[in-house]
Amino acid sequence: MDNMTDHVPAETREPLVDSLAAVILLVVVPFGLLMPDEGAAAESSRPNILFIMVDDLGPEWISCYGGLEVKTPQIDALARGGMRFTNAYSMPQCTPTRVTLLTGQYPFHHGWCNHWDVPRWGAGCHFDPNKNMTFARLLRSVGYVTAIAGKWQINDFRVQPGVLKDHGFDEWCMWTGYEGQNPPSGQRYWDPYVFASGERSRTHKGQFGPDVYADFLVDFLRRHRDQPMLLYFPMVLTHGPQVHTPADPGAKTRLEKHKAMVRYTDRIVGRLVGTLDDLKLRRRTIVIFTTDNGTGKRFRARMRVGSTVRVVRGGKGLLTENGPWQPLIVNCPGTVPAGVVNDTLTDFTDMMPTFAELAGAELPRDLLVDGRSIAPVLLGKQKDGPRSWILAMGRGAAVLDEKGVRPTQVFTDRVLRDKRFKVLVEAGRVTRLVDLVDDPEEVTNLVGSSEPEHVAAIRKFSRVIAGFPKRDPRPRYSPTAPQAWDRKPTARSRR
Ligand SMILES: [Ca+2]
Repeated sequence: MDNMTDHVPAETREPLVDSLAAVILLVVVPFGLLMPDEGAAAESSRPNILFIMVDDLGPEWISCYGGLEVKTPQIDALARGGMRFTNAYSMPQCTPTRVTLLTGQYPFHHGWCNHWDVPRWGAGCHFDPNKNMTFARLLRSVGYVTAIAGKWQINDFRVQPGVLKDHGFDEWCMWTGYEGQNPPSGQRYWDPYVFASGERSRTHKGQFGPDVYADFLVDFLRRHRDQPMLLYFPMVLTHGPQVHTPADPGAKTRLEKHKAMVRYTDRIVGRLVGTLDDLKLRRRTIVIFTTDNGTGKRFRARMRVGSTVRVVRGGKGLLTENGPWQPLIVNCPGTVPAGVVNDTLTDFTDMMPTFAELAGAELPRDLLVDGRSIAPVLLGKQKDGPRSWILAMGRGAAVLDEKGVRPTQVFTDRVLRDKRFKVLVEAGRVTRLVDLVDDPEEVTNLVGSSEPEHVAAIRKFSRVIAGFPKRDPRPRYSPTAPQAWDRKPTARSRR
């Protein structure tokens, strides 16, 4: 298989010449130059960052966002003592969200426009550390000690046992993801199959995975309390399969189990915050709570919105608000203003530049980053962020052909929005405009309206869209060695 990033298809060269030049530079910049400076002194003035990201849970399940089905007192306390955002977007599904978060790039730049479950499907595709930067590497390069716990799914740890180190993590404790031809690896909850730094992957018999991952983070905090720390916690909760938890052993139905899992998520958040309190780290640790995409479609929840109660159906994979609209809560007593509800527009591309600013790290000049730092908002220096639009795209499984993994569409469907209007873009054109303030259910398509504000909204978003590549790229990677479990291209996918 060719290295698919060595050649950039001619049709992608037309738009965004500067950005593409940056992509190409990104591929060739020797990242060794950015490796950690072992001598960097640990400065207590630099905040720790604890980034907690739940799997498959929308704001309709969080009580401080109006969720009425379960109570989430620990998450609510973070919001009360910190800043709660009302206009934050992830991507609609796991892989696009995770790569976007790690790189600060949109899928139309990093190429992971669809889902590709690397440990399960392989085929040489992987999140290649030689061709992608991450926020973890950036922070490690300025002296942060870094950890990750939970779920990754964009590399196969059997094939690349050192890859988390290459991506910037000093220590880890991960569910491996389902590994093709390795059934025990299917377990992330009870009897979890865990890959921890310094160990081989193994089943932790009789244990509950979410406790194993949290135990590791608690231990990491204790051991490194005197150094600036980055902890990335992509939780395995609350993704299916639904299971009972140690706190709700009697949960029987799927819905009861789901609720138990939401409560357990809240409990783990409380446990980590309690550890920060115990270690006297609370006032120098920025805790961020969010989720990677909307809830699975089978679950509905009552949600209070103003004076009304809406029933919100899970929207994982959708481009309606229940797909990418997420809770985002940021807390650090004494540093992040308390009790603030903020409507800043922000999406997951903003996290890398935000972390960089908080940590005092410079973004490499040749690195293409789509997002903008919202650190001044978090620190109470500005009321509103720098963005005038946010974007979400990417769902469904990617296609495998003879050259490797590619997006399912030439120009992946996407939505852009501001604080009022939202557009759906298909094949490069705006096909839908909704007014989220007047029409939160997104029922009425205003394309074709002659109202000046509608015309202006379409014009505004169309100008943004005109700057996007006309063709979405493939993920950037040099293929890993062939494996017995690799998916093969089919007659259909070769087309
Ligand atoms: Ca997910």
